Amino acid sequence: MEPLSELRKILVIHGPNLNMLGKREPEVYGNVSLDDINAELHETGNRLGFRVDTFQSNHEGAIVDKIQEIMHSHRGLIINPGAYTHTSVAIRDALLLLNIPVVEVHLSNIYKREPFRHHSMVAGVALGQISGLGSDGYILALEFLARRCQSVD
Ligand code: CA2
Repeated sequence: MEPLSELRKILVIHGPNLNMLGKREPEVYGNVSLDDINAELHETGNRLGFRVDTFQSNHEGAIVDKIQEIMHSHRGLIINPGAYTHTSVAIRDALLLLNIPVVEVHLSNIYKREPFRHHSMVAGVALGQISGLGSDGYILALEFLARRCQSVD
């Protein structure tokens, strides 16, 4: 039998500028910091029997590298690609390499915002998307992935 850590890992990727959460634009993104979000993800993962790894980068290539790195190690991916959501063919192509469920999360409701945010390059290759539920969106995505992984174990 594979060790638990090999079997039950979920990665959360936060894209560019999300390291600034809680420091600017609270009216759009809320008061919660990225550290707070990650702490709640780790706690929820523990409760559900999953190890949650978190990663933030402001660099498109670093995000692509990270996606490639977890191809064989993780059971699910939650990704908020930040502004790369709307532009990155490279992140979309990297996600296509994965055969694990991917959930796209946005803190704000991208469909209520400027028209350039209405299109996601990632949505067509993700299993689903949560948009506009603030930091709760990450926790809901994690609960969904944990449930889904359990049903295929
Ligand atoms: O709503 C989301 O989660 C977004 O992915 C956030 C991105 C934005 O470009 C997407 O359209 C929607 C921007 C993240 C910027 O985060 C900041 C946080 C605090 C202060 C300034 C920016």
